[in-house]
Amino acid sequence: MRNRYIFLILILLTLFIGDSVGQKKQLNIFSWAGYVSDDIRQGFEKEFGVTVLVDTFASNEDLLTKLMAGATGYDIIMPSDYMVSILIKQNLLEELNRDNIPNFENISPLFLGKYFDPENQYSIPYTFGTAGIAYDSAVISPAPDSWEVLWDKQYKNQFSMLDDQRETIGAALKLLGYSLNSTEPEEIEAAKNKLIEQKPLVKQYKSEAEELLIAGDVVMAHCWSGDAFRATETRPTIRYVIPKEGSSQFIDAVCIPKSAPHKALAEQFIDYLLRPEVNAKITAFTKYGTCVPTAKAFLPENLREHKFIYPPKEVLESLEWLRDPGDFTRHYDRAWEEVKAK
Ligand code: SPD
Repeated sequence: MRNRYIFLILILLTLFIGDSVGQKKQLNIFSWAGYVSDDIRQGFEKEFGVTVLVDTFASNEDLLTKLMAGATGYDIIMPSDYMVSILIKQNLLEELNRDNIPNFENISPLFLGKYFDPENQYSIPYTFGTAGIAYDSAVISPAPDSWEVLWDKQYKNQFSMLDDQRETIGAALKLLGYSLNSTEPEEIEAAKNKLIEQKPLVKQYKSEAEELLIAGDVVMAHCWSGDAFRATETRPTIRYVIPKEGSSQFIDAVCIPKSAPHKALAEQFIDYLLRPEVNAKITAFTKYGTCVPTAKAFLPENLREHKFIYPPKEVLESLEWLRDPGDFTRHYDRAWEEVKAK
């Protein structure tokens, strides 16, 4: 009889535990590669008793295509500046309820009220950075200072370009002396032809350029600042330069898509990211800048004011934000398709 009771209790316990596990909420994140570290993910899982899954995209356009195609499982997405404006226009973002995000006040005003979401109704900043050229100073000397180096035949098959239409067309536009946000068809045509001319020299189009630099597959890469910084940890001879013709600067944001299954949990996650000690982990892992000034107290000295993160004033002045070109986007889409198809 006693054994029967023990058996019954064991079955009930199994059912209870099984059921709780089955009901564990899952937060689904769609972000850039190398953006959400295991300790941030696990810290949230432990404290909130949930599971966090991270899926990655390689460009803002990939993210848009997936959302427009009806992807509905994501609770958190991380678009960049101009893509935030596009997603707002497409009615794909959920308005944030600030009452649920008290740590919003930790964000520096320097990163709020930007053109893409003037009242920060839909986005909070995650990181900021620039695009430029990462190169191995042990191989490439003197240091390059122009986008022109990415058209130099001596580096054939030794460098990569970002697999990102706005950034890569942008690099060609800058080299030609045009704006990153050109809406002149002849300028886009010229940038396209420049990229087609470059294509036989390019080893690979890849947004995760740090992987190629670390593996030694390339000695130079069109690259984002934090990814270049990450590559220096394995290859200390890697340097990063923002070409003299100018480049892009960006803020990558955190947003909740309209279709998010777990909105309340998503806001809890955003609030968690804005805790100074957690936000410091974002910079420590991604090597991009923090938008929470009090996070700096939790960062090692070399990450507080590093020149990869904080370019000098004269360089900052040469940077442009990518913007939504509206209907003109189709010219960028077509040019990029042609470059990739060649
Ligand atoms: N590995 C993380 C890369 C994040 C890059 N942000 C892209 C900005 C595009 N304009």
